[in-house]
Amino acid sequence: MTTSQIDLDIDTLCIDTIRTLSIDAVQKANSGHPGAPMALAPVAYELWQNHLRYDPADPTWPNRDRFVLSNGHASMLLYSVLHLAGVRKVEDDYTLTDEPAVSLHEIERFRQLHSRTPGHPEYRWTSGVETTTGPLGQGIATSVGMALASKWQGERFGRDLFDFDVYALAGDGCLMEGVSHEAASLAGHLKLDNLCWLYDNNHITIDGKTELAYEDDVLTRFEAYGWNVLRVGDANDRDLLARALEKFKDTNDRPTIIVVDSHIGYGSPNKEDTEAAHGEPLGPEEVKLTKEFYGWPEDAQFLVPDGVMEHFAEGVGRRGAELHAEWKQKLEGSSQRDEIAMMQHRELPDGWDAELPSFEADEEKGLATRKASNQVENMIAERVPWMIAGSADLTDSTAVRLSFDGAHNFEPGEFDGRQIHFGIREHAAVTACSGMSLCKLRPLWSTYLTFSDYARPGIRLSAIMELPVIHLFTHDSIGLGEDGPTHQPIEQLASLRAMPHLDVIRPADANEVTEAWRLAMGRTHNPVALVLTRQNVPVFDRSKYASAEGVRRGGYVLADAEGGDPELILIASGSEVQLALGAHEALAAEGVRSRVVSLPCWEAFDREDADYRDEVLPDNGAVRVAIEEGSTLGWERYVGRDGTILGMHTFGQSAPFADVEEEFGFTVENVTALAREALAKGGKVKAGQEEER
Ligand SMILES: Cc1ncc(C[n+]2csc(CCOP(=O)(O)OP(=O)(O)O)c2C)c(N)n1
Ligand SMILES: [Mg+2]
Repeated sequence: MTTSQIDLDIDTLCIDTIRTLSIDAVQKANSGHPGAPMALAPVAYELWQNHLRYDPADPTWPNRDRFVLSNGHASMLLYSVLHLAGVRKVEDDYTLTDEPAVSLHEIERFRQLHSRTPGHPEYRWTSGVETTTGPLGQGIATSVGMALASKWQGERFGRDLFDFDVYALAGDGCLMEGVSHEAASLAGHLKLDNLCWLYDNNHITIDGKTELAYEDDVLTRFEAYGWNVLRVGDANDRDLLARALEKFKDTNDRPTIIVVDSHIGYGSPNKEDTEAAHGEPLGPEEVKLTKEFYGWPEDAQFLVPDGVMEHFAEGVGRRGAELHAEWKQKLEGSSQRDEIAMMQHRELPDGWDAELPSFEADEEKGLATRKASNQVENMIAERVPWMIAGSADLTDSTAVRLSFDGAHNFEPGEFDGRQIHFGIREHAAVTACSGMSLCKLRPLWSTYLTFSDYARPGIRLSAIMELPVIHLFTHDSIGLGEDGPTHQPIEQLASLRAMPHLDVIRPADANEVTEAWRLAMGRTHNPVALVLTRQNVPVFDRSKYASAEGVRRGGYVLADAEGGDPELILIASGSEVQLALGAHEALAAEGVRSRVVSLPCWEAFDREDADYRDEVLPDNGAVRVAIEEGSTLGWERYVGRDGTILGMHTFGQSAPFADVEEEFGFTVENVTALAREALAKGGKVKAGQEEER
């Protein structure tokens, strides 16, 4: 099909190609969302073709402007643009290929098994997708972290190398979600003038008109956050869009939101401006009528008219190639070239772990694992310059403060800072960390373990995207004492362990903390949750017990039976390992042969081969008892059906630490008694409050 057969100017032809590809893909899949791509095609086109600094030949160019499709249900908009702009596929090992990231064939396979065009955009799966989106609000929140990373990298490596802008397209859903409120507030505070949100103000969501549930004055809301607020009254008015985008680029003291009025399902005679255009195919008849409205051949399917891809190549393609080539030259002249390459490949500098602390035994007073962690974190962060530490207003309680020279706060005018105060915004903190990680920084953020629930959607996305974010949680059990049940985590460990791709690491003492950090930093393509105590725990005497290096394998024999195979195996994590050791010693005095297994990281242990796992937890008929101050869910995997689990079956209690421990049976005496009973019965006994359930 030649351009001349369709009587449209080249810009409209490109825009309508985006629209019709989206319509056809959704129709063929019989599933998906045609309405937003139809409405927003001019916005995406104007941005990509005339503004975005992006080289389709290398979608990993570190200084590319980022485009985030926060309304991920409009994925066909992104896939169409990636196809038409000729974005190339990149292999997992960062090798560039000449293959398209999204071929026409893949567009025809929209939403099919293993296609590069899944229902919602997936980072790492489809080249050119900057972040996984679909859970509304997450994309725009993540874009704040990207903008922050651009600022940091600009300070560290020079603004001639890093000054990328971040654009995010979002719908009513994204702006209704709480996470966007936190993220917008944070971005306003940080004055991230390289951040531009484009809000698709179409007054429609799934249930119908937004007035059913939403009457926010969005403009005033964003003005109050300190944003630059611009309006474009018609998504089809590319001149106005261009002016607004220029205005964004000229704004040097705050982020920008462009409120774009659009018509969902634009061009569909019977579905435009209705929720019917949101989440289902238009239907064959309506597709024809819509194509007729566009002046498109009504029977053509997946049509990319001649000249469309060439036009993109002349626009975003040429501009991006030139800018990228200039950038490469500048990089050649940079003394930080190697550091940038290392950061980009998620490698760690040589010697990053050369001086990790080892802690003297201290079985009396002990040391809180959060405190030990702070020492290790500082050692590492000093040697990994692109590691950034933040907290949701619990910097010292969670012990994540960086204290070496130069580790000042990240704030406007101090964008080279290493310490971020996210404020009491867990949703924004975790998503900002994903955004930073997507731009190859190594972020960590912290809160109390209970409040990980506030961050769960963001943790989940970091896990789906396999981003090496460190989620650091302290106050990790009822052992936090007086703050009571609201603050005492119960089900959080089990729920985090249920998440694929996430290592949950709960070290038992200071030396396990050092090893936990080593394990965490080595996970360069996965997030971890580091789970630490508020209260002191003994620093075990490693001349008596096994080396903490066993943490690297997830679990290890810390103390073993003397004089033969163990008849009892006590398994614990974190602060409860001391109880297992106490029981082990008490029982040894009674002639019972027991083994203590410290199991700080189930995931790492499960990755070990069967031989090692059998060595640590032999199937020799020994009675097994697990001890952990949390939900018992999942411990059956290690103690078996006949094992005993001392865990939590209710929420906790507000009382001094020792009283809480006593109340729920987490004492050496009780663990010893339970073990004795289990031995006597040859297996399972009811532990703790199990009867009360
Ligand atoms: C967190 C979350 N909640 C609910 C959904 C389900 N959902 C997908 S799209 C949508 C409506 C979105 O409305 P809007 O952002 O205005 O998009 P439009 O219909 O205008 O394209 C909903 C509720 C989701 N994807 N994520
Ligand atoms: Mg809407």
